[in-house]
Amino acid sequence: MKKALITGVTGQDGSYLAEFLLEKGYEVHGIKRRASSFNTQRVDHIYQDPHIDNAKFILHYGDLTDSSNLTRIISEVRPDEVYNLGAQSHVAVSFEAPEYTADVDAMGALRLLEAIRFLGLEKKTKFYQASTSELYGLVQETPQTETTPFHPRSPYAVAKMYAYWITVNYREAYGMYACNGILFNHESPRRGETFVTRKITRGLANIAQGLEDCLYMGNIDALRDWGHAKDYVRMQWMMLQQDKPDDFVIATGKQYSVRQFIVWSAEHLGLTLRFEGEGIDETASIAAIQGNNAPGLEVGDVVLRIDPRYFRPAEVETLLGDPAKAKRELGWTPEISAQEMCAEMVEEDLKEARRAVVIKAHEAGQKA
Ligand code: NDP
Ligand code: GDR
Repeated sequence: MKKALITGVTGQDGSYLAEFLLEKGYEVHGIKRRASSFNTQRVDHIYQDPHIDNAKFILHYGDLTDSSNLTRIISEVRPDEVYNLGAQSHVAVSFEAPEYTADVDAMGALRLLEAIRFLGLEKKTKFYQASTSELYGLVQETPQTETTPFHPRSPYAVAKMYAYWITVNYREAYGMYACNGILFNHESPRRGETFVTRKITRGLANIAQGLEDCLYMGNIDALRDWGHAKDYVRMQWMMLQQDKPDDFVIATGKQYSVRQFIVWSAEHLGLTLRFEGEGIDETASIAAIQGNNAPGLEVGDVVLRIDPRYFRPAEVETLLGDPAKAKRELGWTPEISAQEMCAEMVEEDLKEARRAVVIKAHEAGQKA
């Protein structure tokens, strides 16, 4: 039975990858951070009691900033595959906490690679690094491929650039099976609430249920190539099953604006939005309801405003990936379109909002 170790197992991708590998018959080990409250919501449904014999899903406390911890876990587990998905993964937050982001996202990858080498596992343990389309930043060519030059635009992207190259370096220097998946944005109902897609689907679902009045957004004209996380974790595993290690772009090859994603979400909820003014106007209201079936909303109500606090000191305006190499060499194609994914996310957030409405009504009843 193969053993895998996943850093970032409590995150969006980590949870889907753990499910995927368990279905493939792996023994899956995950590293979770110590927190003052539970942080395992995304993997609770696959949790196994560690007291039972032959548990196949095992969580270890750890942190990418702690090399002795990582070395101990790798030495105990002796994994066949390590998936380094752990990261301070929010681009805007990386401007607020640049040093921490570098420690986790850049040095974290080095600590893992060095632990594998130090323990003499460099010929046994395959390594996957969660690289990113943010490396392209200020894009030099469109669409972006494995050979497009990098120009990172945030402390997050600069840290990830170090992780990219140290992965290549350990492959070249020590013959390690180490790969970079250069993944473009991928989303799901498990996406963190502060990333743009989830912020939109959750915010508009809450507005449609009368729980919130207005959604505050940044640059809604940014263009992204959005896929579904489920499709992308399959590819992470496929990359480690080849004869030779290599780096791959994972993308859909289709691009949409944040504005378009807002429109899809609104349409799915039966809200019609009217955008007022072209481009970005930092003070004007951007969207208003024209006709709707949402409780508490009047025609003309402003439901979306632009708030400068969500603009970044340096923005990545446009990303579009070319997944031809992944298709050609690994036979991978994404199965879920951005619009289908948006509908799934809205549906899940609507269920959540309806639950919140029921709880609110119940609490109000108790008080009365
Ligand atoms: P998430 O933000 O959902 O998950 C990040 C995970 O990393 C969480 O489990 C988090 O733990 C963990 N983590 C954060 N800091 C540390 C630390 N110091 N030590 C150990 N673990 C830590 O990210 P995604 O699942 O969306 O992304 C997975 C990886 O892929 C990340 O590296 C991201 O940068 C990269 N990536 C993501 C893309 C995307 O569109 N989703 C695209 C390209 C790359 P906790 O739950 O406790 O916060
Ligand atoms: P990104 O994702 O920065 O591409 O990084 P995010 O969803 O945060 O932003 C996408 C685009 O939307 C614009 N935007 C907003 N973004 C957020 N978060 N909140 C807003 O209110 C808002 N308004 C507009 C952003 O400016 C940006 O242009 C994600 C992360 O998962 C990274 O870890 C990963 O490496 C890359 O995708 C690929």
